[in-house]
Amino acid sequence: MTGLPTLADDLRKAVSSGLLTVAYQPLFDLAGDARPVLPVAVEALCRWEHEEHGPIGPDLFIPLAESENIVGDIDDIVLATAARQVAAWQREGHDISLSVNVSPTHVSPTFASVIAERVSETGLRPGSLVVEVTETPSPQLLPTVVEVLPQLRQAGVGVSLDDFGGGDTTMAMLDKLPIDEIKIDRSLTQGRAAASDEAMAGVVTFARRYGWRVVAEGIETQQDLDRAREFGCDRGQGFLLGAPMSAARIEELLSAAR
Ligand code: G
Ligand code: MN
Repeated sequence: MTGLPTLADDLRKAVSSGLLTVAYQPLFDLAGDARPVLPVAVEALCRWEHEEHGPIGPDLFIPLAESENIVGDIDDIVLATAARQVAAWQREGHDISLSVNVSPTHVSPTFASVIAERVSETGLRPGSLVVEVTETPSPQLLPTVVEVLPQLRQAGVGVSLDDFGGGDTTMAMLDKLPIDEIKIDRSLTQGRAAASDEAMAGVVTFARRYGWRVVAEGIETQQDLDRAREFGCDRGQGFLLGAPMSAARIEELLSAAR
């Protein structure tokens, strides 16, 4: 029986024939009062332009890749592509680092050594890679993920907890996590309720206690930016500051600020 190709078939084909691309969303240091212009880091984000259906969002194809067991391949393509790109910028003299997302479902015991190998292969400056792990959809990080975090850090790779505050997380879960950075979910960054103020203040207090860098995600308005600064977030990311863009556009930002 030869049925119509499913979306999963198309995704598998896109992965194997190199049709996935990488977009880069800039992150900025929030020190000072001006609108930040020079990115200090980029987050690599996978993009899929379907031949018939056009762009398909990662919120759709990443869960599909997870259930098809190919998310590891996707994470690896994104890491290899982005690491090569950022290494090239570093060689040109730009002080920029890279964040990549990993799917908790593909973290194996050899994960840290695979990542470290990629760093050395691509010539990325040691210490300039951050791996983002997310607590969603499960309210707790998987034990397999928590186990590799110290190994990553030992290999000189930073660890960031992504989308914090977007799920069912309790502050207690943060206690003594072996991480370097926490990214505050846009639902908190954009929060206007008293409860989200409390949550923001709580996260920053925790982060200060443990020496973690704090990134406010989803900064879309001047109000979000002011608020992130008021609460003492170190870095910001979001459409107001810069949407995910091509490598060429990032290059323009880097050279304009020279
Ligand atoms: O889960 P994570 O934070 O890694 O997701 C990044 C996603 O969030 C990307 O797909 C990106 O396009 C999207 N994104 C980035 N900045 C903003 C923003 O300011 N607002 C909204 N709604 N989405 C954003
Ligand atoms: Mn992320």
